Amino acid sequence: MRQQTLAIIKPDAVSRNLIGKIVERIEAEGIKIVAMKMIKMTKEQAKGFYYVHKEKPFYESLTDFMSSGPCVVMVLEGDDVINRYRKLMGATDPAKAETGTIRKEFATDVEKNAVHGSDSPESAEFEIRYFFSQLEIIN
Ligand code: IDP
Ligand code: MG
Repeated sequence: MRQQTLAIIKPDAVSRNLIGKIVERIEAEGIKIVAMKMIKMTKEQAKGFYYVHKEKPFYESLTDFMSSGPCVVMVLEGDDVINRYRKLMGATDPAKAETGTIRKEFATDVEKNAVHGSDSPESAEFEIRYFFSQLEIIN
């Protein structure tokens, strides 16, 4: 089933010049990039994006991190892309991520973990709309 998901290259990975390497991993998987831009979120924008985590102990620190520097946001498209991209990212904690995953290879820490990917069709829809207008997505 053709699906879309929202991917982010987080500020830790952008600052370490890993944009190209991460994009290469996505494309090598046969996943299509149908929208892409660089942004720098304000603290309020990061809080809105991670609203589902507002009760978590890491919410303040996470939203400080996500607004600390530029991110690359992308819409990815393909069959079962939500799960396929989650698999390619690896576990949230890079120490627990499988060999060959983006987080195993590039992330340093459970918070500064290089990439984001939507976890369900509902969150993908919210997250894509959070960053992209219909005009910015190729169809
Ligand atoms: P996910 O990114 O793998 O979907 P979530 O549980 O949705 O993981 O958490 C969102 C983000 O919050 C993570 O990617 C990571 O940056 C951060 N995070 C998650 N758990 C922790 C934690 O225990 N400590 C610090 N930051 C965390
Ligand atoms: Mg998540």
